Amino acid sequence: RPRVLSGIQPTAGSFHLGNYLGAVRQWVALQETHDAFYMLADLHAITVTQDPAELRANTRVAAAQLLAAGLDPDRCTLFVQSHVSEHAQLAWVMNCLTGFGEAGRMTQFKDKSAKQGADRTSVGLFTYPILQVADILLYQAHEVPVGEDQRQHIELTRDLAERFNGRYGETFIVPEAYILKETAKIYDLQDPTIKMSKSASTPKGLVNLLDEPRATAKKVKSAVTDTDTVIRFDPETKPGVSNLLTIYSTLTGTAVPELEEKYAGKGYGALKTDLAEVMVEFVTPFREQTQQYLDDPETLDSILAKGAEKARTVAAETLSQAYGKVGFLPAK
Ligand code: AQP
Repeated sequence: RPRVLSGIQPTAGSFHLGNYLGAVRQWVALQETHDAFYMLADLHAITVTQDPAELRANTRVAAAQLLAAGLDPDRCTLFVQSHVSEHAQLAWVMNCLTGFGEAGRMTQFKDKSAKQGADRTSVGLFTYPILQVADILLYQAHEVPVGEDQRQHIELTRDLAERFNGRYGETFIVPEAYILKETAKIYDLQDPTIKMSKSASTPKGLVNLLDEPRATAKKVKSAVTDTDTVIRFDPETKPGVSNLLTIYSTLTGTAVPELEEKYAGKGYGALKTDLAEVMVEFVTPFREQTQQYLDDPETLDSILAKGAEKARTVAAETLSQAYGKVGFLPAK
């Protein structure tokens, strides 16, 4: 079976709809066909300041949401990044292989550091993509299921894998990004020209899966569309309507042209009312199941402990090969 690796930060408490449609939904499907490794990226989370108690609690909330979304610990390996020390260890090697200018060209870093200001930006945020390189290469992943915003980081991963292999001999699989065109980028409901994001979206533009379902329905109903009245998929001229159609289509498994037909001659109000209903039907059981997993933290922790054990076996093997290639004297 080909292997996949992906991760999500356990920071916000709730995942948002972009996280789910852009990434987590694909993770659930891929566990059937791939040897799948999914991690809660807590090392990545501390690149910006976190409250320790909240981070700990949110890591369980994130794990519970992944299980509620359909990850099955018997079909995939679900683990916490900090439980596998090899991530930080391989990241150091990768740091030493990366050019300073090369790291400085990462657009996500440029955007985030520009917003925060240089003095409040950690070196960890700068090297974040390189830790991500280590995350992926440790598992010899063939594919990395992510949203469009991660494409540049996967390119860096490929470059560094090739550089390492070229310099020290064949060691790492050079992975491919796995990005589904339809859901690569879910947009903010209030500003459909920017991606839905926990840091850039306003509360009205961001759909958090664990929010009160009625609040979510309200957000969908007040989503920004356009002054036209036709329900047509056209991201260039109708980004708001197109975003709603993408969400609707993915959650119900109905093709977009079918939806266009269904709503021919109807107004935006009808589309929004129905999509609000679809959203409520999706988030209601999702919230309940998440809560059920959270009510039993011992089971949750034991799933994560087993996942870490499986992950460590693979990661330790890769790290030991990489250390050997670099020229580190093996510890006796
Ligand atoms: N709007 C989105 N559309 C499609 N995919 C998305 N992802 C995030 N936003 C969208 C994908 O979700 C996965 C987890 O990403 P993350 O751990 O970076 O999650 P996050 O930090 O909660 O994502 P945000 O909201 O994008 O964070 P900020 O605001 O900090 O930048 C990834 O595969 C990502 O592509």
